[in-house]
Formats: sequence, C-alpha cells, structure tokens
Amino acid sequence: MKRIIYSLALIVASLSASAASITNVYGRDYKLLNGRWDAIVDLYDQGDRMKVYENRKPATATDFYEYSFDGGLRLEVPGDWNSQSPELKYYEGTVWYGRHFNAEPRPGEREILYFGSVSYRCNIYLNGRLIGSHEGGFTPFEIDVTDDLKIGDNFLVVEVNNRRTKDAIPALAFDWWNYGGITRDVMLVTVPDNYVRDYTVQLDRSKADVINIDVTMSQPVAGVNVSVDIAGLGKRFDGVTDAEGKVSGSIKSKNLKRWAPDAPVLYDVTVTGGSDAVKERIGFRNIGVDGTKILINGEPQFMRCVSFHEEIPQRMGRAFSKADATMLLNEARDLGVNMIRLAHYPQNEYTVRMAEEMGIVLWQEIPVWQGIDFTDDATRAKAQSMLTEMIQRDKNRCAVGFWGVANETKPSPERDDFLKSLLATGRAIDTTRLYVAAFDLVEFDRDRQLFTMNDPFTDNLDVVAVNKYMGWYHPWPLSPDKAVWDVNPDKPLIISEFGGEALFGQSGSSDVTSSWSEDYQARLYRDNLAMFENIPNLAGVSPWILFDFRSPFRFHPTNQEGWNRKGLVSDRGQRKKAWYIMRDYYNKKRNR
Ligand code: GCB
Repeated sequence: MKRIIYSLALIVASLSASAASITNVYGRDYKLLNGRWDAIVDLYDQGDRMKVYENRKPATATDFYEYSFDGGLRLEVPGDWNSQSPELKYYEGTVWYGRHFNAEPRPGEREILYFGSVSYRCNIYLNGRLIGSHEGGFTPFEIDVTDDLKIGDNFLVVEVNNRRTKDAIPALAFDWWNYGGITRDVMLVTVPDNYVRDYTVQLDRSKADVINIDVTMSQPVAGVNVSVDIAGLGKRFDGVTDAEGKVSGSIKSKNLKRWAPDAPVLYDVTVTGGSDAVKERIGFRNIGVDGTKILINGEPQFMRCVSFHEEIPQRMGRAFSKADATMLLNEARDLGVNMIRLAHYPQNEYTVRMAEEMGIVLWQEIPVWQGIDFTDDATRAKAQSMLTEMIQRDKNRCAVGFWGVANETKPSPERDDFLKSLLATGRAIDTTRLYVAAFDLVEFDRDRQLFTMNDPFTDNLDVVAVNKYMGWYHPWPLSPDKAVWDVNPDKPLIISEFGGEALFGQSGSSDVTSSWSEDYQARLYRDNLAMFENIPNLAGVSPWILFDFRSPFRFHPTNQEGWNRKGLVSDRGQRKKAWYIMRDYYNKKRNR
C-alpha cells in the first residue's frame, strides 16, 4: 500500500501545474468557467477510492455507484464553500467540484486551463484523467489541456482540500478564516500555437527614462518577430527571438510620465510575438531607498498604509470580484492611504489592478505567517514557488512596490536559511522592488529606556517592518510620548501593524483595555501616534486593520465570537472612532 501511495505522490509531483503561469491572463482570449459547479463533500476522503473523477453512471442492470455529481450540492465558482452552506462554515477537508463545458479545440491553437486560485491544495481531472495538481491557496496556476480536450462536451473535476497541516503555508494556526474552495476565476484560455508566454515591461531599477523589456515565446524557436508598442509614448521596440524563444531590449523615452500615487499614469502597451498580440495598461515608476527614506521616483514618501484581508465582512466570505475590490479599496482610499499591505497573502488580480489605477502602492506578501516549519525542505520549496507565482503574476504592476517574505518569525539558523532562500528566489526574478518582512520582537530595554530589536536577519532586507501592539498585547512601560525607538536606525522602518480590539458602538473606559470599547481603541491610537513621533527612521505606518475580520483564533464569547475586532471599520461597515483619528493623522501627513 505504501508503495502505491508513494508512486502516486511521485506522479502528482511530476504533474504539478506550471509555477510560472501565462503573463496577463485577462488580456487573452478566454472563456470563463465560473458559475455553479456540482459538488461532493468528502470528509472521509473516499472519493479517490471510488474514482468519483470518472463521473460514471450505471450502464447495466447490476451497476451502481455510491456517488453522483448530479442532484446534490451546487457551489458558486469563484467562491469559498464556507459562506455557501451553514454545514460548511467550519469545514476543513475535501470537496470534489465537477462541471461540464464545451470546447472547440482548433488546429494551430493551444488551450490553457487557468485557475486564479484554489484553496488550499487540489488535483485536477479532465475527462476522468488526472492532469495536474497544485498547492497554495492564493496564487494562480495553469495546465495546457490542448491534448486532453475533446471536441464538444468535457467533464472537469477539481478535488479541493483545505485541511491545515504542519508542512503547509500557512501552517496549523493563523489569524484569519480558513476558507476552502475554488476562490478565484477559472478560465479556458485560447492562444496561438507559439504564443507570447511571458513578458516584463518595467522601468529600470534606477533610471527614469529606460523601460526594460523581456519577452519569452512559448516555443524555443529562433527568428520570431517580437514588438512592444507603447502608443502614448510614440515608442516601439522591435526584436527577434533567440533559440530559446526569448528577446530582450529596452525603450528610452525622455517624455515618459512616471506613475505615482498622486498621478497614477498608465500607458497602453501592446506586446506582439509572431501571430500573437496581447494588450494591457502598464505604469512605470522607480522605487528605492536612500538611508532611512523610501523614495518613489526619487522623492521621499511617507507610506500612509492600511491592511485588509481578502474578505467581505458583510458577506462573511472571501472577496473575489471587481465589485469586492471596489468596496475594499474605496474604504481604504477614504482613510487617506497611499499604500495597502495586502494581508497576509497575494490577493486577487482585480484588487491589484484597481489599486494601481487608483494610485495606491502595494505591499504583497506570501503567507509565511508565524508557526511555519522552517526545518522542512518541502515547506521551503512551497514558499519559493508561492513567491515565484506571486511575482510572476504581478511583475508588470508598478503599484506593487514591496514583496513581503514573512510575518512575525523568530530568529534561528533554520529561519534565516529559509528566508534567505526566499530573498534569493525573489531577487533572481525581480530586483526592481523592495523586499520586506514584518517582525514583532521589539522589546523595551529598561536600562537604555528605548525600544530595540535584535534580529540580524534584518540586514538582508531593504525595508524593516515591525508589528507592535502597544496598549493592547503590551502595556506601556512609560508614557507613550516618551517612548523612543532605536530599531535598525540606518534603514527605513515601517510600523506594519498596531491597534487593538473594539466593538462598534461600545462605549467604555478609555483606560481599561478589557472594555473593548471604541473609547479605549481611540485612546490606543492616539498613544501610538504620539510614540511614532519618536521613531527617527519611521517611513510609514499601517494600522491593523481596515475591517473587523473573521477568525477562529478569536473566541471570546461576547466580544469576539469568531471575529478579530481590531477593524477601524466594523463588519457592517460602520466607522469606529479610531478611523477618524487615523484619517486626520493621514491628512496631516499628506499635507506636510
Ligand atoms: C499580528 C498578525 C496578524 C494578527 C494580529 C492580531 O501580529 O500579524 O495577522 O491578526 O497580530 O490581531 O493579533
């Protein structure tokens, strides 16, 4: 038995869906496979044994099958299953999704099955056969199905499992809801045989007028004509592929208007390769650091940031659509932000693209969130592929200024090696953005009367970020306005989380933490803002968090009931007192 499982695991590993998915999937010719899928809930994992993916129907008088995709549960795709049925609210296990679709594969074209994300792991079966698998709940993957498609009806099955495990990322416990399901768009993409597979069109790391270009065709064939046209600049790059199907070059333009939060200029870009052409809007900006400052287009910027989870609290479900992105981003913009930390994992492309249109800088990270098994090589490989998939998807999004590699990790040689390998993976693909991680081990040094942190790993990062819950998890050791920081004084420091819990509408003592009152939360905000004046290298702040969010981590029976109440805005969309304090602070910072 062991051998069978082992060899199956090997097959699945070799079938792993491609880590680098097609660039700009929304710019392609595609058909959405969204909608209502049939679903089988398989708590005891019996579907494999029964081969439910074969979707058999009794053919003779003695045949029977103890499953059927017909006549049972139906689930919306995209969507988490937890919010679609009361029985699935806490469900952690396997659900089999199935649907029919029509295909018309044509000679000279390829068909790619693309999943925006499936949470958390999945196996994909087409017409009864395993064609791919993927692990990681927040990044896209794809499978070239050209040779597996039938003309006419096809049956697609996705076996989804969201069970938490020690070797997963995130691992066994995390402070958000463990939504399961096919949580983003599913697409069947049609491309020419030799298509523009991948391209990077981004401003040079340090030059303001040089756009660097890399294009890779899907076939390693020399001599294919490639062009990149930026109509608004009146500029075009022309090249010819080498034997690997690649071409690189650059465009120089003195007239280039750079993207910035207060002027989010985007250009129409057309990438042509052989018979294929892809269009999208791309912006160009420089981001860097100078001493303790973060520079955007050479100008120091204070990052007025906030975080949100990929969740619509009012619906108690995962966000996945353009409308969802509009809701989340508008609320963030009203607070006066110029940056969002997408917590704690890559969020959907609608959010990223819309933030870019709105002029919001993004920090995007992978869910290396506490409790990760840094000793496990397989876990490390998963983190590397999540990082690769995230960068691959969004490398042309100039709004993304920061790649985050970890949140709240404790120093150890294994942790250091793990995170170093992530930085090496990231920097091998993208050197035009800042690399950051959030730490939480800042301590008050009583002898020096200073807040300090000793984590030499921070030397490896461009920007250091700290989550510190003064007034919530940590009582103040001295008056907030006397709280001076000496943390990585030579680097830009972002306070990436601070805050405390309050129930909307609850009044209470502003001195008593356990009042869970808006008054206490408001005071905590005032105190923290006073402390921020004494952080000499402060380059930005990010309150935790925009909205109250759902989390089984939080089980106080009257104040939490499965919600983390640190939102500046309640689960019903009501703004708490602290929201106004933060908005005023950001207004002042903007006008300074
Ligand atoms: C943190 C985590 C965040 C939690 C937050 C909290 O430090 O990074 O994911 O939700 O604290 O509310 O405790």
